Amino acid sequence: MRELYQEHLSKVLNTFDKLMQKYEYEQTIIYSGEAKTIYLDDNKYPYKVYTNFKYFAPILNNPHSFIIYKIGEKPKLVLFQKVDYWDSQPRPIEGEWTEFFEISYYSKLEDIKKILPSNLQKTCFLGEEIKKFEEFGFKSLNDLKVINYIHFSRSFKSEYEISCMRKANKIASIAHIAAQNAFFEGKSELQTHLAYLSAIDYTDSDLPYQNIVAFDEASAILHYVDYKKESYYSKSFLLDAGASYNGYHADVTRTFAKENHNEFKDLIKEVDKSTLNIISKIKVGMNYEELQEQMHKDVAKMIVDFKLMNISYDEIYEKEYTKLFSPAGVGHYIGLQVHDIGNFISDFNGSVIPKSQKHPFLRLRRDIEVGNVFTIEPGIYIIDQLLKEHYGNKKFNWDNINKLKSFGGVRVEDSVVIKENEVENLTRPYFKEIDESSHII
Ligand SMILES: [Mn+2]
Repeated sequence: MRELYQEHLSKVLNTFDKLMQKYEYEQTIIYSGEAKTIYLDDNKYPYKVYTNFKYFAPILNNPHSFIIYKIGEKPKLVLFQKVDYWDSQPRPIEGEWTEFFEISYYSKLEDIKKILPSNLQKTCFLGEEIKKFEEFGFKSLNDLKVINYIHFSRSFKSEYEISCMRKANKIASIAHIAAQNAFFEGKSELQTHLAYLSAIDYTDSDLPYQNIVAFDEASAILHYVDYKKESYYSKSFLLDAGASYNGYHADVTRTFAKENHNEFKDLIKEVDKSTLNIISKIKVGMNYEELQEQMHKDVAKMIVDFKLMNISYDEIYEKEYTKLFSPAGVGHYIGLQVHDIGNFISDFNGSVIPKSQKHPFLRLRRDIEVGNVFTIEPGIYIIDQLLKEHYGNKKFNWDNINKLKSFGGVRVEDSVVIKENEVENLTRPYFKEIDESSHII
């Protein structure tokens, strides 16, 4: 891991060297950010490190800290360590990566100006809290050209980043098993969520995104997080839940059904096949939107096979009836952010790719390139709000739609990395075992 990290850091530093030369800077200072205070309160929201700060190193829990990088020099890390008896003291910084930084500490926030270099005329500042740095004399605060350059670079992952995401997927798999067991034991949505956290010693704020733990009809609510506390007999379970390693995320969805619901289990199998089918179509150079089309083709076939409509495959696909059953994007970049940045810029200059007219919810518009990591998450759902304007329309098989409605929907989501001659599935190796031993396949 040390060699991989070293290679990653030199890629990051090389990116900054190039962008600083291009935009005439000598130095970049990145601020880690700070926990925000709730309005008119003295409680704080959980602290989340600024993403471009953790791009350098897995420093995830050190608010008020700085990375100072001058072209060609060893990067400096200035960590804030408050000395007081109110809060627990920051843990000592450790890890193989620390040898690649010159590390120092400061303990008083009023000293910030003193601990930063005095001449900042050729320095670019990056970070969320620009107000307090306005008077410091930086050449720029959050220069958009610089940010675009970094964000474009971030869409090409290093081997280190990929290995972190493999680990995140592995951690998520352990928690998924625990949650799956809780569901089959008849636990409530909330208890199932708690089983997920407990299996990997997570608190809610450790999660990369709030778990979607949805039983039955709730599975059709795409971002459902309103966990019911009572236990009852539930037939189906959609779990969209991740984990993190060194600041890199996993985003995994699986759907399950209890015994005797064979038709719904068959639908889960079809969506699972669709995930693998879409992945099998990936080619370097194609636009990601082609995969969105493939999802709609697969969903059109499911609508025919499960008799949700009374019309032909061609009509379902061409008239876009699939959008009523599968209204979301087929996936997104993933990395330091769950929905990683850079989906809509096509080069280092930040040229913007407009949103798809046909698929406005699609988050990723780029051509597929080596080094990209993204999710593939086809789904099929019964969503009243989308179907209601068609009530009574004979093209739809309302009996079958209503039967399926009580199960909500199905989504199966993996992450993949694009390599020279291969598409590696980062999720499946850890989940294969689950699928084989589970109640569904
Ligand atoms: Mn996702």
